[in-house]
Amino acid sequence: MSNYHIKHLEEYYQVYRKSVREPEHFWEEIAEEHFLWRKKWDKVLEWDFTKPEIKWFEGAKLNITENCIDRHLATRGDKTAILFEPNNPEEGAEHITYRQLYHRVNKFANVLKEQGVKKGDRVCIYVPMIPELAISILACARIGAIHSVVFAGFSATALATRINDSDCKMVITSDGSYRGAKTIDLKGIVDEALESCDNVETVLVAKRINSNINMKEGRDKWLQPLLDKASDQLKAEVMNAEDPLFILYTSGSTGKPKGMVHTTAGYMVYTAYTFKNAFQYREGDVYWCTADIGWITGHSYIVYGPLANGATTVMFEGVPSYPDFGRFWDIVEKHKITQFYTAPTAIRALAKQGVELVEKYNLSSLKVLGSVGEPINEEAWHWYNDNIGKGQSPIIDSWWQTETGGIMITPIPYVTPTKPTYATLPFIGIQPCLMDENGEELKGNQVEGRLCIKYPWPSIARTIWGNHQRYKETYFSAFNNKYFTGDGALRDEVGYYRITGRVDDVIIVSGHNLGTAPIEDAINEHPAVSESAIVGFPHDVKGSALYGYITLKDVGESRNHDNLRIEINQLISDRVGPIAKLDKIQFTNGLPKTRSGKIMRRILRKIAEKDTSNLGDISTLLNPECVQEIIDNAL
Ligand code: 6R9
Repeated sequence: MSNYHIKHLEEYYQVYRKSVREPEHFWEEIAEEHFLWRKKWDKVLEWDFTKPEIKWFEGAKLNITENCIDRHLATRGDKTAILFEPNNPEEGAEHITYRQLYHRVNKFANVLKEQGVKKGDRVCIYVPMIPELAISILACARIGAIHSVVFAGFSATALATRINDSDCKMVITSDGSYRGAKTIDLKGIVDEALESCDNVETVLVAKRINSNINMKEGRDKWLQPLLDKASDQLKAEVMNAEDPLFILYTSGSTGKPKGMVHTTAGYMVYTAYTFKNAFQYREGDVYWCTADIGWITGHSYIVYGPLANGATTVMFEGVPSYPDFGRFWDIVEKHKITQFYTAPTAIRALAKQGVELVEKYNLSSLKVLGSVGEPINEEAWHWYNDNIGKGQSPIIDSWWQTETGGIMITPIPYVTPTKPTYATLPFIGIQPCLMDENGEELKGNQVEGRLCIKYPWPSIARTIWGNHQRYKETYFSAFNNKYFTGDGALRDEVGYYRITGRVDDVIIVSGHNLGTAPIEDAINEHPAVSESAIVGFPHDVKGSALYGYITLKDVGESRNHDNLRIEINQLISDRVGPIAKLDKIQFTNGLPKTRSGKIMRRILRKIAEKDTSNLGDISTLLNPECVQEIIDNAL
C-alpha cells in the first residue's frame, strides 16, 4: 500500500525518507494505485540535468480527463465538481456535477475537433473565470490539444506575444467579462491582438456579458450554437505520458515571457498527490482557491489537482472588494468552505479594511488556510491566523513556481507545526538544498543561500516552448547538476525553510547580502504600514543603499511622515540590524504588481536608480497607473 494520505508528523518523516531513498519505487506505487492508465509505463524515471532531459512514466498511456472526470462518474456522478460563484452574488451560484462536467467537456471537445483542432495543436484560452474556462482546458486535454491559457485581462500586446510564441491556431474567448462593478471588452482586446497574429484561423466566443461585439466573418464563431449541436459523447484521445499537456507563460518579471511546458502523467500524479496532502483534502470538503486559472496556481489547484481527487472546487469570477470587502467571507459562509487558498497580497488588502467585515460572517467551516505567491509577512500571517482561522486552522505557506508545477515546500496541515513566514519542510519527494555563491552546497542548519533542487520530481516543467537552450541556461546552468529556483532561502535550526525573495532582488549593502523579505517583514510590522517593497540604489560608500516604497493603511494619512520614517528604521534596526536601515523612504498609494500579486521590484529599482527611460513591459501589471505616481514623487 502506498502512503497516499499522510496523517501525522512521524508518518511524514517516514514517507519522506522513503521518497528520497527510493524515489522511483515511491512514485511508482503512488501512480499505480491511484490513477487510471490505459497502459502502464516501461520506465518510471529517466533524467539528466545536464542536457537537461526529464521523463517520468515513459511508455505509459493515459488521458488526464479520464482521471479527472470519467473515473468519478460511477461513485460521484451527482456530486458537484465545479461550484461557480459569479461576480454578482445575486446571480446565484451554479453547481456543475461530475456527470454534467463530463457531458460539457465532451461537447466542447467535439466542437474543437469539428473546428479542425488536432492532437498537438496549440489553443490559446483567453477566457475570464467562468465555467467555460475550466471546460475548455479539459476539452483540449481530452483531444490532446495543448492549451495555453492567457490571463483574461492581459493587454493585446501581451496576448499577441503569447499567441505567436506558441503558434496557436485557435483562440477561445468571451464577448466580455465582469470585474466587480466594471465590464471588460475582452473580444475587443482579442481583435486588436489578432491584427498581429497571422496563424489564428478560428476564434470561439462564449457569451458572458451580452455586449455588442464585432464578429469577423469566417474567423469568429459563437460557441453556444456549436455546443448545442455537438454530441456529449467522445472517446478520449490516448496520450503518451510525456506528451505536452499545456504551456503556461511565467509572469515575465524580466525579459520575454517563458512558455513553460508541462507534460501529462507526472504533472497529474504530482498535482493530485500534493492536493490531497497539502490541503488534507477529505471527501465532502468544499475547497476554494481564489487564484485565477490564468496562473499556475489555478491550473494545478483549481482544475487538475482537485478534480483528480474527485473534489468540489470553487471557481470565483469576481474580486474581493465587490460588492464590498466582505465578499470572500460571504462566500466562505455560503458554501461552507473547508479549505481556503489565497495570496498574501489579498490578505494584506483585506486586513487593511479592518475586521468588522470579517466578523459579520460565520467562518467555522474552515479547516485549512493556504498562502502562495510571495513570502507572507509576519503581520499578515497573524491577521490571517487570528481573524480568519480563529487560531484553529493551520496556515500552509506553500512555496512553489510555474516551473515546478506543484507545491514544493509547505507545512502539511495538522501534521507539520507551523511557524510564521516559514514554508517549513519539503514536500514528499522534494530534495531542496542551499548553495553558496561559489557553487558549494551549504550543509547543516542555520544557513542561508540560493535555493536549488537536487533531484527531479514528477511535475517539473520539461522545457521552454521553442527554446530548450534558454531552459537549460535559466534553470540548470547556475549550479552543476541542480535545478536553480532563482529564489534565496534560509534553513533554520530545525531544518525549516524560509524563502527570502528572488535572488535578483538581493541587495549588497557594505558587503552584506540582504534579502528583501525579512526587511519588508520588519517594515510591515509597523501598525501604520500596509505594504512595502525595498530595492537597492547606487551609493558611494556602501556600494548599494536601501530605498523603501511604503504604502500606509488609511489611518496613516494623518501621521507625521518624518516620525514614521524614524519609527520604521528603528523597527528594521531591532528586527534585522542597523545595516538594513533605509536611506530613502517614499510613501506611495500603491506598489506595481503582477496579476498574481507579486511586487515588480524591477520597476521600483529603475525608479530608485533614476533610470525611468525604459521600464520594460508594464502592460501585464495589475495596476499600471501607480507607476507614474511613484515616478512623480520619487526621492
Ligand atoms: C505558485 C507561484 C513563483 C515565485 C517563486 C517565489 C514566489 C511563491 C511563495 C513565494 C515565498 C511562498 N513565491 N510562493 N515566495 N513564499 N509561499 O507563485 O508561481 O507565479 O511562477 O511564481 O513566487 O519567488 O519563485 P509563480
